[in-house]
Amino acid sequence: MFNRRKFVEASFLSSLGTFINPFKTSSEEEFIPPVLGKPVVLSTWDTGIAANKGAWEVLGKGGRALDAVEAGVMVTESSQNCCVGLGANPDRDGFVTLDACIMDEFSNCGSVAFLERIKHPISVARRVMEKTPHVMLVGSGAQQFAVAEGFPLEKQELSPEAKQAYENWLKKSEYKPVVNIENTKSHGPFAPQYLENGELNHDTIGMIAMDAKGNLSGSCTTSGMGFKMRGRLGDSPIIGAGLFVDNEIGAATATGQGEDVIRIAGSHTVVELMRQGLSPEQACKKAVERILRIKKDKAKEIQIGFIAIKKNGEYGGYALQKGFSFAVKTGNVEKLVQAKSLI
Ligand code: SD4
Repeated sequence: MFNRRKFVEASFLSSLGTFINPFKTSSEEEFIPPVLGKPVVLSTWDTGIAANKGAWEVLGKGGRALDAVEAGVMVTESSQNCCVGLGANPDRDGFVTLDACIMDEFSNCGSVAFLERIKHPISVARRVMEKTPHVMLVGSGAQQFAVAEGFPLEKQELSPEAKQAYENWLKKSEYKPVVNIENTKSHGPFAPQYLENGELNHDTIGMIAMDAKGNLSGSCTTSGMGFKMRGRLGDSPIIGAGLFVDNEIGAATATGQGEDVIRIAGSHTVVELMRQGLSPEQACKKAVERILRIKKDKAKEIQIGFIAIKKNGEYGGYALQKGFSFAVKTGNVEKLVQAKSLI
């Protein structure tokens, strides 16, 4: 039977959730969640610094989080020095295929996957959200829709760096994702265009933001894992896996080995854990722990990172392994945070 006293107590405790953490174990160090207020934007990896600046063009003027997360990741999609968009590593047949999704404060969402020859998949995902009765369009259908919406069809050719990377890869033709390949800094101070083994060093950006009105949105865009099988999708275009927003609770996005993020419906899991009272960092950590439990000793072969913002302005991130960074920007803070990790 419904017990009113218990209900009142539970509500009181959950309203104190930020300060009293019922999930804290004795082995966990004391955690003081960073609260930055709003607006705030977070994005994955060090390329997130430039992307956040793009988002800030919108957020800083009191604009909507949705517009900010689109504008922000478009910076990365167009960057010559980063390979999220058409300059990225191809699949194992030599074609660049792009995935992206976007979600707003009303739980509207749109996604494109296995999209070729379109420079800004994130904007096509937004059109899917706003102009169709659907959430996902893939492959030639997504491309047909993009062209009908006026997006130019770019040439089907690899960037010089990607061509070189693909030629190197073909020598062994071995699908072996590199942990932290996205972290330009971990591969040298000057962000090399591609690594000694021939792989380009970036493929994904996930971004989440809260605007001055306190509304949340998120975006995620990627070329997926380099030299993947043709037609392979990761978590990035999948709402609930690569990205999830619940405007009452918070927003989360993921990066790393997409197959393992999908297995636990990663970003949705993080948001649900925040709903239960965990801070963003604790929620990201718990989600990563689930992946570690599943992968066991194979966990060392992969990287997974989550970032999250809670409705009260707290933010955080957590990774499976060392080397995952995320970029944070507010009115007076702009920094790259090295995420804590399980391994
Ligand atoms: C994928 N999650 O396609 C993406 C890859 C990624 O940084 O995040 N790389 O599985």
